[in-house]
Amino acid sequence: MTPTARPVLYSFRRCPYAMRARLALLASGTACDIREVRLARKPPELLAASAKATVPVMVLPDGSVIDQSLDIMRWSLARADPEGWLDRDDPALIAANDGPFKHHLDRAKYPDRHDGDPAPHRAACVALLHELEPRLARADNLCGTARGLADMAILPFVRQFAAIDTAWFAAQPLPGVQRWLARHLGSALFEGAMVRLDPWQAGDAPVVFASANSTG
Ligand SMILES: N[C@@H](CCC(=O)N[C@@H](CS)C(=O)NCC(=O)O)C(=O)O
Repeated sequence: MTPTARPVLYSFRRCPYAMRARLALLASGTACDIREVRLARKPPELLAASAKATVPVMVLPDGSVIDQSLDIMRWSLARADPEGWLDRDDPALIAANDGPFKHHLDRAKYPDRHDGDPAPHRAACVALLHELEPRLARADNLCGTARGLADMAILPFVRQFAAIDTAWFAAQPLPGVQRWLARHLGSALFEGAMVRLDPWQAGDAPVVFASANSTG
């Protein structure tokens, strides 16, 4: 693999895993070259870097590869963490999101690919989101006043759930989650993470993904 000055991130704009990686990269001020991937036509460079070929994948300048979104978050925040996101981590909460919540989310969103009836899976997602309500009644974020790793690891999945039917979601008795979601979706950080890019192919000029105060 050709070494590059910046890490290379294979990403897909709408993928919640890639989204959380991008959020942490921006928060840490880690600049990278971003390569937007079409999941239906993954570039050979991505397949060469990571045989499991999911996004996000980060290739570091020394050629090492990080192919789990949470690991990309933790790696970038270990480099620099100006907002103290690592102080607001909650591995158990993130595991509940990545496990049961994601399981039901997939079945609520894509009923045709699963058992066909989204209703019980929507209800299961709502029940899991209810468990966040006491935290969000006490404070603006999941682990206290300020946003942190737990918020940003979970938010993209809750966004995806809410987007299945925004009117229906708005009618659910989840005031804390709804407030939390709306506030973060309207943030400059989230806007920065959702930049629209053309799919990458070899030979394209690098596209730098960075916050205004990124260091590289
Ligand atoms: N555990 C991985 C999961 C990543 C993942 O499943 N990403 C999806 C897109 S949202 C993917 O790349 N799927 C492969 C495909 O659709 O071919 C992570 O946290 O990075």
